[in-house]
Amino acid sequence: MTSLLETPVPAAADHLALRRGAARVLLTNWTGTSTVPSRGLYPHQWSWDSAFIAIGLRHLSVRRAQRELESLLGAQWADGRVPHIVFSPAVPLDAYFPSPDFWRSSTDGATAGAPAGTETSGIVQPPVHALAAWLVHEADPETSRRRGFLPRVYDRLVAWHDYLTGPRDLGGGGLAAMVHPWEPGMDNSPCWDGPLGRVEPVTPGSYRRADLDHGQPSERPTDLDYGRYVRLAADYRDSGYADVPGGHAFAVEDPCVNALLIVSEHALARIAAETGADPAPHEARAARLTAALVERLWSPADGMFLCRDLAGGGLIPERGVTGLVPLMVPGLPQGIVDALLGTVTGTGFRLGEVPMAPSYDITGHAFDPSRYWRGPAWFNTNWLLERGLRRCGQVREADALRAAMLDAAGASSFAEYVDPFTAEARGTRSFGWTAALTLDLLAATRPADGATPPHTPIGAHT
Ligand code: 9WN
Repeated sequence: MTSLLETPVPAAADHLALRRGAARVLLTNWTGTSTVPSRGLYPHQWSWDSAFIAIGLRHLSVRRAQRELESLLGAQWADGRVPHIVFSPAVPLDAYFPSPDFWRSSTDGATAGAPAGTETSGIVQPPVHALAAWLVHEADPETSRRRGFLPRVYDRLVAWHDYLTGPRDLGGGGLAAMVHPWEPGMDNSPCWDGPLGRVEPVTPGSYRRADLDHGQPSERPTDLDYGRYVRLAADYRDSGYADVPGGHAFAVEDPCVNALLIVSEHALARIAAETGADPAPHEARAARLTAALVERLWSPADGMFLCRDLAGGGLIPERGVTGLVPLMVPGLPQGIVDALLGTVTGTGFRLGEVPMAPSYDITGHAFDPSRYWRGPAWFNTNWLLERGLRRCGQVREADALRAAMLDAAGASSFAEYVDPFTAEARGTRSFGWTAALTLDLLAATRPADGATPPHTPIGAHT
């Protein structure tokens, strides 16, 4: 196979068409206050989607990007959690499952501080938001200052990180834990097979999946997975969404979630400095989280980070792309960085040989090139790896990945995910973060238009 390092960068005319196509997706998916990931499959606002989407929207409209983040943060609970879905009252209940009448946030989440006037889910997703807020600010600092954007979001972002490092430190080791496979955002990753196996699924006829109205069953989680997702969500709801150490059937520490928390904490330090607050506590928290990440999740034998199962104990012996995302984290020991770089291009993930990194080890026993988070390549995780490679000085590799992602995004009509070997489209099309991150990658490769600052991954100077 030809090395992708030899892939030519697409011509400027292709880039223009790609930019137009990506912009069209974001305009079509815009609801007036936020952007849906997909008009059919995901017709509400999702948390980490909105953060990635804001990162791309900033190249189209800084105001809209600000609105995207602020509409999400407007649904924050009083305990600091940012819900993984903010439901649109205009969308019929049966358009997505689980719907607001399942989560019942405004009643069953009232004790935990759910807002009274907005329906949301009760779980969370990875904290990309402070990073997104900083990048949105950086796109046009003057407008950002004039509109008071950062001072408006700062306290909410601090409360969000306080929630993750406080009540969600269920393992007591300083990392944020996730209590449902939907929380780390990689729903049916083989990393969760072990912990999920202990969960009793609800009876199949007790709910109706809406996702299969839009997606191929072979590209989605199985019914057995869904039965367990529903059980965990219902139990959490019935506890009043209480976070109790030792009280969750499923509780895991995930490297991608915690790497994003660290990178976002560094962003919070910059936001603090910009708004006249003290950045030092944020840098200190980022340092503590980085030490905990290494201590609790690094596996020298695997050359990557693994997930930790808090309910069953120990590291989970499954190699998901989540374990490579810490390439983004500043200040890791050089030996770990070198090992991660070896793993990302090694036999399991083969970056440089396949177009984009798969979501799970190609040689792993559960690898499936088409099924959701069990092998297909996703644009958000590859965007994170691209930044990580660039941060580590791997410019040629980062450029090659960026070129491959742009090719795949255009050829797949901005698919949700792609086959990792052929980059053929999988999942839904016109997917929000695929379009948004395409715009972001294009902005970094458009020196000719002069309008966009160069790509400077956060953490590159720290
Ligand atoms: C459940 C919206 C979300 C993404 C997740 C992705 C998928 C939802 C689902 O879609 O999850 O949250 O119904 O499958 O796994 O990462 O945020 O795009």
